[in-house]
Amino acid sequence: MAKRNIITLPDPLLRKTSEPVERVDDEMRTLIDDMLETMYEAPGIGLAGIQIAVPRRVLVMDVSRDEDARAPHALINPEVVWTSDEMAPYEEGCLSIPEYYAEIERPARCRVTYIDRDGARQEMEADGILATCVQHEIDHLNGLLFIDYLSKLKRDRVIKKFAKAEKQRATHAL
Ligand code: GNR
Ligand code: NI
Repeated sequence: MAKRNIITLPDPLLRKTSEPVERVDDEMRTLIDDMLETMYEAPGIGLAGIQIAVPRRVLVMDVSRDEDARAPHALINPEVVWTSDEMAPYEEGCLSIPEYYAEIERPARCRVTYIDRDGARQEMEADGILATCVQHEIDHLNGLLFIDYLSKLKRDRVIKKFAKAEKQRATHAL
């Protein structure tokens, strides 16, 4: 397994729509293993392919709190087929927007169809943090970020801060 580099704002790749996975082969399973290692190392509870610059519709998650009882999920070509009318707030963060957190409301529960790492069709119903996480990850596959749910004022402030930090890094790297 190999840990991969996580891209951050303002990398324009984060706004790209990821392409469906056509075949679940060993190369895809290696990608999934690398994504899980990268997510656990970060540490984070989810990771989408595009966050390691792979624009494919694949995501991994593990919302278990216990390091000794890992519960990794890998979802290929996931589709949200149902969301509850009931909404729930959650304090969200994103590995691609380091050290920024904001409360976001999303449907409290959802059902998602996907292909698993063995190539089998699956369906899951999620609630709590898993529902929040899977919606956050599927947003990444569509080029969406959690800051897109904030007011334009707040969102622009975050984008500007990261753009400025990137400019600083570029200057000092000369
Ligand atoms: O590690 C993560 N924590 C998190 C907390 C609340 C809501 C969503 C998340 S996902 C995030 C990892 C990440 O950026 N996944 O794309
Ligand atoms: Ni994220």
